[in-house]
Amino acid sequence: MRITKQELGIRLLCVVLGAAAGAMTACEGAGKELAPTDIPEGMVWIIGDGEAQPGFLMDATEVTTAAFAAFVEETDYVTEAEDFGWSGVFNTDSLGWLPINGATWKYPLGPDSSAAAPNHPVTQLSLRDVKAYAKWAGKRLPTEKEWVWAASQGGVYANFPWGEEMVPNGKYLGNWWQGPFPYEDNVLDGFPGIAPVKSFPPASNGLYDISGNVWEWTASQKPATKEAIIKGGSFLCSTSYCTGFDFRQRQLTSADSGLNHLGMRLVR
Ligand SMILES: [Ca+2]
Repeated sequence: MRITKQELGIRLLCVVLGAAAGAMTACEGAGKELAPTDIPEGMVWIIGDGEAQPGFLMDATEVTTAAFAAFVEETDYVTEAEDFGWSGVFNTDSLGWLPINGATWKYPLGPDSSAAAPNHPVTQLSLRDVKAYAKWAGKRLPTEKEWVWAASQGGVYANFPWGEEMVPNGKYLGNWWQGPFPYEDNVLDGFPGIAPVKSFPPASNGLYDISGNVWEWTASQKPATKEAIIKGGSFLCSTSYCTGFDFRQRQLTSADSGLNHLGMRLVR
């Protein structure tokens, strides 16, 4: 189901006003759900359609290294990549994915490269790892349907969270790969690899980097193969390859995949 831009405006107003007494009539009259008055810090309210899609809370940003470090500090959790002793890293010299010994969420490119910055999206986590973090945080992974609902601003847009144009007015609104992948990244968006969260403006519903930067695990899987569905694309996506930052796209991956361009964003 798609809604009009006018309806989107009403929905966003309902989110801003919350359940304030004066907003009740307008929001209920629009047939939309009211936002809760106690939206947790770091989350945004994704308003539903008042019918098949209930509203839900979603992380405004991809989960950061700092947030995951707090989880590990408290629980002594060991990730699957740490158990295996290696994880997948994209190598621009060999133009492909390599198993790198010692690549973990702390050192996503391997122990000989820089440590992950606290404000970067956390990566190199398996489905087991992200579910463990989600349980600790009192959240859960979004379904693919919820994820698309949020990315499309409630079905308003068909391709990108900010509108119908990939690069409106020549301005890049997400982190991906410009140029022929994997040979040449022209870095027109300013980031040759992963970017800190909130490096680009938020979408109208308050979500940052829902398209681009890192792929995001979902709770959904392809029924026939049980492969996990990931959404949103990454800094490695280009129009010459996967165009994953177009939210219609999806990729499939095995549940134990740790990769340096795959992270998470949770809902409640
Ligand atoms: Ca980029």
